[in-house]
Amino acid sequence: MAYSTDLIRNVAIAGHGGTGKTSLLEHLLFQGGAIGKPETVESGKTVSDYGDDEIARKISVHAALSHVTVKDVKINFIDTPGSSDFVGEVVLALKACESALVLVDGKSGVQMETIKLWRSLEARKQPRAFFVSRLDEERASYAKSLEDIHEKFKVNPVAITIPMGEGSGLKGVVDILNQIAYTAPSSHDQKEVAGPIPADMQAIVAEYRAKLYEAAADGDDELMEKYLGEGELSQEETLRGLGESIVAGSCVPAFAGAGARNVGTAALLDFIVSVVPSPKHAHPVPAKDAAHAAVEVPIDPSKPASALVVKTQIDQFSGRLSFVKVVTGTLAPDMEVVNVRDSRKEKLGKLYTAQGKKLEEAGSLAAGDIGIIVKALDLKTNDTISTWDKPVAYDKLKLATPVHTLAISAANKKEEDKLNESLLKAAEEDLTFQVHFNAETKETVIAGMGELQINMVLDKIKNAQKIVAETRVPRVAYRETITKKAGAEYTHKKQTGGHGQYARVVFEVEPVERGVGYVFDNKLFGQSVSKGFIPGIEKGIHQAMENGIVAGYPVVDVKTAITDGKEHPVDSSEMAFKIASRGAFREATKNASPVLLEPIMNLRVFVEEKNLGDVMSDLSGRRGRISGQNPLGGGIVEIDAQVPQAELLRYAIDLRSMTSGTGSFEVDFDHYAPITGKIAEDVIKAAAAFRTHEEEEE
Ligand SMILES: Nc1nc2c(ncn2[C@@H]2O[C@H](COP(=O)(O)OP(=O)(O)O)[C@@H](O)[C@H]2O)c(=O)[nH]1
Ligand SMILES: [Mg+2]
Repeated sequence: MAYSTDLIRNVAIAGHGGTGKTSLLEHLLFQGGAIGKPETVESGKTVSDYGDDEIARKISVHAALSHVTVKDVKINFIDTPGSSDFVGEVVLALKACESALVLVDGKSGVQMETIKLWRSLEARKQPRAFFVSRLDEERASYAKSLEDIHEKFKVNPVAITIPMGEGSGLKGVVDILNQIAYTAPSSHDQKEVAGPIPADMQAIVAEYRAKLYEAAADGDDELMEKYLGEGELSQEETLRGLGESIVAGSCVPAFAGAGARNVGTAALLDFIVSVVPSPKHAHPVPAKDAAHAAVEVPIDPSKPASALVVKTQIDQFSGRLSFVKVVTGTLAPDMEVVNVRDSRKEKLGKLYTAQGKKLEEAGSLAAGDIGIIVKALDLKTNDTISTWDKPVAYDKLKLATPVHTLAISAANKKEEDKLNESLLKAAEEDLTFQVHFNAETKETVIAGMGELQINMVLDKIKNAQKIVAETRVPRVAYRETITKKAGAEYTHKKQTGGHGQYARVVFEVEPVERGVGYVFDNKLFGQSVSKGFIPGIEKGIHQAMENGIVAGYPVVDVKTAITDGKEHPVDSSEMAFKIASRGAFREATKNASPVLLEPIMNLRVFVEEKNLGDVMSDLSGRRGRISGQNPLGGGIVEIDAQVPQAELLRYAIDLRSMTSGTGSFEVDFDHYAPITGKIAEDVIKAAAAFRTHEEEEE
């Protein structure tokens, strides 16, 4: 049986690390009856922190799917990690879920990762609500947290619940919408039970209730007229109006509670079922049609089936799990679908849903639902599967480019292949972790969002495969070029006995525009060198360009003209011209004031205002050129700069420590620029040392 689209709700649980997301979810599942006993994060037995790595570190690392059925409505939850190292998991959760529940710690207020999360929710215009958590702790304050939310995000959160007492005096919450109170259970593994609102809270509840009506009537003329006329709305009108305001983004509901104490869960579940919009009312899903034109596809069960793979997990026991978001139609077991990426047919087996690590057979999955296909070996994250005649491909997850790179090799050389295989597998599971071989520096380079993520990938490989990896700062792909015009002539001659070798070329080299690479100009007059030898000459130049003369890095952006040459009727050959050409090019570049080039990166740094000064002066210390500074709201500033790659090799680590973990950045290659003086000398020295080391190893 499939849950029909209007009986589905999808909620991503997100927010800064440690705000209590996993604990809250555990108790939502318990309160809703999906699990018999709620566990603590510390015990390592919660539904959503089930990975070995999560249990060991007591933090969420992977997006975890779970669900609970309340009043016939299936609520899918995706719990997400809070650390920016695992932001890829948040992105996929937001893609699969129409709504997001954003947690804010009642003591600390809005923290950095939540600000970044908010920006992406704004960009998607995604319906969202706040849960102010951990209100049972000393110095926690609901009112202060809502103020902080207002200040940082310029929204007026509408309280659906308010706490009864705070800190050690937290006695439960009042549900303003339903006008009932939930007393805090005596222990976290007891359910919340509804009761009457205490007499001393009636007045304040009435105040909050008025705000609720306003939020419900906002944007709906008919409701507004009624509210202004009668001073209230019926329960049915309030629910409908709130639902519409949430979709429109004009209303951001707020909840109070303490997840780990099971305070505030009942009212939240009720709200998700009765007010949060079903996927039918969600924004359409962006896609590309066969001609790559942008289209938008509404979530609609009446169309043929289609779904997007949002996550791939390679499970030790169940094999390959492909998490899908169904967009149209209904996915049924054993259905035949087409993978839009390569038009290959894929036969689905049984379909599943999950309660954390526990897979449950789901029957069919209707539009809007989230489920799991098992053992579909050809399915990858971002694939669209479809039964349409003219299928569209849903837009891929918009992931940040990984910024922390390391060169890697196996401690035991014999395990190099096995290590690479494991790394590629990890990259399939997490698209913000990448592996590639850099042919220029001859290193396998891994890239991730931060040290934590990379360490966790390597730990997993060490534990599961017993392969120990060694990492180091990657080499910079320096290049070489020339700075003026110069020439050289070179004769290759070996004519002692037998068949001889003879070739002579005269070259002129000159710099060309950055990025042009290689240019060859044949300026030969007459028949001094036969046409047939020209390919040999070009090969010689290519060979010489592979290893430059300053420090052995590739030579770029040089135009080579052959102006003269000489051949011998018997002793000349392609090989002889190749050797002569190589020699002439090297001589000519030596005469043309060669220099080293280094890669310059475009850098965008996001920091809190209080760190701005430190981060800016650090950037100038890194030879950075700052080109702009934009306040992004919420006290966050974006700094734009160009910085040499050599200065950014440890930036992911250094920026974190400069900003107590709150700063982040994006980086991409821009251009190559010359280096001279002491910096160039150091590069030359290091290159020479590296070559000696390599020769010794051979
Ligand atoms: N006192 C108190 N502690 C909580 C509450 N919720 C979570 N915690 C604790 O805060 C820590 C982080 O909780 P967790 O659920 O893993 O947060 P997440 O990183 O947002 O998933 C754990 O030690 C929890 O026991 C709460 O409501 N009250
Ligand atoms: Mg967690």
